Amino acid sequence: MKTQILITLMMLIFFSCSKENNEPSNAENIITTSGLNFVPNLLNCNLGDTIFFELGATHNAIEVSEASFNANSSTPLENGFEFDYGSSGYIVAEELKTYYYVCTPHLPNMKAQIIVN
Ligand SMILES: [Cu+2]
Repeated sequence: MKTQILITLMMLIFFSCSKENNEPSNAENIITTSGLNFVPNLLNCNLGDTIFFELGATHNAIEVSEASFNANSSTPLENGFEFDYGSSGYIVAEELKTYYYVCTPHLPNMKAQIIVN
């Protein structure tokens, strides 16, 4: 009897820890668009979090460098994320950094940040 309980417990622990790394895991990190804004325009999240994007039809989201962000440029960051107009998708925050991203046609106003803690 004790052994059965132990085995059940170990299976539970095993299955709860074997979550795929790149599967969406945190439903609270959602970025949408409203008017000419990303909502929220500043998102704080934790390392390893999944961040979902749900963009309106007239908006895209292009990751840019901090310098481009400050210069209101939509030049894509090398190996950065890019979500097309009206698309949905997600990224996994795999680096301790600040992600800067913009909506190409709505610069200089429509830009936002994700800070990974
Ligand atoms: Cu836009």
